[in-house]
Amino acid sequence: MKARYLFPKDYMADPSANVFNGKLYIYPSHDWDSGECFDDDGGHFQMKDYHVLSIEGDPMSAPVIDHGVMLDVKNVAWAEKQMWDNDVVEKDGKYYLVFSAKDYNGVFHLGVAVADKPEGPFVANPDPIRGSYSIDPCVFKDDDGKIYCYFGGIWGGQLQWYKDNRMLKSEYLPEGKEDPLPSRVARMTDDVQQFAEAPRPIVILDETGNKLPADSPHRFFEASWMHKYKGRYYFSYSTGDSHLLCYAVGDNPYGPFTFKGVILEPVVGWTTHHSIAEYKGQWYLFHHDCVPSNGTTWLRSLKVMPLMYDEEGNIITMKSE
Ligand code: FUB
Repeated sequence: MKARYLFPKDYMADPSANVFNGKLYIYPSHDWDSGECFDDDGGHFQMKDYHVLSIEGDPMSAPVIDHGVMLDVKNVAWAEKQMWDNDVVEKDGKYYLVFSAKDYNGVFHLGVAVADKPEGPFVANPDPIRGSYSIDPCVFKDDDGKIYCYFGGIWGGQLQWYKDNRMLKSEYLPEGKEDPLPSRVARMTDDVQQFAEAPRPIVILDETGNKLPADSPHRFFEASWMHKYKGRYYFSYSTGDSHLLCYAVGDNPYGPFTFKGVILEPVVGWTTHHSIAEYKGQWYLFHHDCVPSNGTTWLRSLKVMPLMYDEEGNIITMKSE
């Protein structure tokens, strides 16, 4: 399907789209060419700030406003570098940015920053969320007002260093028919400052009720996203080294979720990462690729295209063109 490049002026990735006060806000990572070489731990992703974009009107054609820098790593006391994916949730008129970055020991954590407006500026807490680790937070507000944080990513995202929410002495990546490393979910405290509970694993089952194995091309890798469609919970994610966006459906925010299919075929570039949002009665898939940078993995460009469901609520598989 024909997608729209949202912001050709600059390289941005990992778009988290949210509707606040009738406008669509997009919270991306901000790519740049730091000169670091490509490695399997994502050392080439040296992002140091976040911008916020907004759209009022048809996302396929309306002007995209850049509200400028909403948070810079130099204003986050605990974080040294690599401001990766983030997401924003609103509660009682305040906006909470949850973001991933590396601390001064090279360990990823999730932090919170707060603003009075969706476009910021955001003021970061001095410390990361207690007990947080890894990357790629998605903050989802359910219809009852409860807020859940989904997170995790393997390889450079460091999830293979954790088991039962504790850091291991050495990393462990499951193989073959072993259970894969799961994404995590934790409900947030009412003030959206901390986890209200220990993070739980997200279990993805196949149609026969068995867990997808570690060697499945559809297993979770990174880029968790949660949206609700017709009362059901759609957990979507990137499969990393098999380069797909997939989804699984469940009946509550914790799962288990049953694997349903592929949302997006591989894009140009190593990573694929997305968000799904409804705006003015139409669903959209926000994503990125590396076509404008001629395939340079660390210089990604934001895209959007409509997302469709069939009558059973299955998402129609797409290719981004
Ligand atoms: O942008 C850095 C990392 O690349 C993200 O955290 C991953 O999801 C991948 O898109």
